Amino acid sequence: MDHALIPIADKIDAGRRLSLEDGRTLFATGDLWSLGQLADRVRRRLHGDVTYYNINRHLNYSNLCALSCQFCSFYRKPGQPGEYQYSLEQIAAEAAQAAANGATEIHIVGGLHPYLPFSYYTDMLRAIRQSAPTLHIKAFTAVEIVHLARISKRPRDLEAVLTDLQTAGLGSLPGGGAEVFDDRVHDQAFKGKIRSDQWLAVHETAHRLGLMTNATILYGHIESIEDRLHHLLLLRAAQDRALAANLPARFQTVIPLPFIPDDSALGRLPGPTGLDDIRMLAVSRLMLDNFAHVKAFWIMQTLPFSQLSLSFGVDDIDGTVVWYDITKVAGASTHQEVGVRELRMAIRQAGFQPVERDTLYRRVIRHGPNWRVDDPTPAPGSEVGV
Ligand code: V47
Repeated sequence: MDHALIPIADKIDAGRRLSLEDGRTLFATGDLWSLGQLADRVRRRLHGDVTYYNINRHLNYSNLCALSCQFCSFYRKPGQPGEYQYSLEQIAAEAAQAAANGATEIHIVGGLHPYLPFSYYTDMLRAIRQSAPTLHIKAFTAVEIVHLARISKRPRDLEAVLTDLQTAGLGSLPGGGAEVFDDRVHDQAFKGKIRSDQWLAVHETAHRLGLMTNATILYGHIESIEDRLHHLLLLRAAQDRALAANLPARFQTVIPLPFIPDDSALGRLPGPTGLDDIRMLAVSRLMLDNFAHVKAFWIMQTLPFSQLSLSFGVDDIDGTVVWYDITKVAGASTHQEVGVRELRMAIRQAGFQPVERDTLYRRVIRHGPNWRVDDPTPAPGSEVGV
């Protein structure tokens, strides 16, 4: 083992928190195998040989967006070729079909639509509630929530907006839109988007209302290693606050997202290497000691890579997905689906035990498309505790 990692290994064995300096060492080491072993030690302490997956359906309701983020090749402006928008009827039908096929979750994200009214979003949730009552609705990144606060003329009242959405059927918030919590990177790559303080405020408000949320970091573009560490430490501090205040909800999982250049304005950049990807997942597992889960999103990392990542700190793979428009695995269309058999086999081949979960990480007992959760009321925070 790289000698610089030995004091860090001691801390991990003693269950002590890693510092910013430790994080720098983890990013600097050339000993990727030992780094992976350390992350695996933590992952096994928390989850043994279990790897979670879920049967879900992603739905990107529109690619029209008021923003022009440099890393994004998904957005379109009104009148541009390729713009699209789902009607509420289409969304309700997609949800019903997903539920009939056994999905437990629908994950909904879109651009910041320039003219849809707030009622479109609450009606969307109600329509899904009606057409697919068993589906958990995980929807709208913090960026969309702030946009909805603005269009509902309550720009500062995040609580009122989230309460309206929750009443209409929202079950939890996905982790998107965080990008990198740094003002320089923000101004260069996603100017106009909310900054870290607002992103964190949305999630804290959601936690206070009992809505579980996720977190992401979009890495491998113009950010520095220091920026990545700063981002992880801000997430860790936010989770500390949620846990210390005994809020009814918290962050469940972190999903490190590798930048996919495609034909974005940053398309000249190469994107992260596989080595960077595996390091990022392992470091996330080690630094975010108060996050229960680290998830690989195979759509961005590929399924074979996600298999490997299970030995580098990852305990969760999203998911069956079905359709995804924001990024595409090389050469794919927006139909990007992996079957349950394939997903379970990939997990088994890697030496882990596949366990289907619902959005709240409860075990699913399944008979074909019919399912129920094993224990509907797990103790709050029971899965946290590195
Ligand atoms: O917010 C956009 C990112 C996010 C690119 O919470 C890109 O369970 C890479 O957040 N290259 C949406 N990333 C995806 C997301 C997510 C995915 C899976 C599960 C969960 C969860 C959340 O994708 C966006 C943005 O940060 N993104 N463009 C790109 N070119």
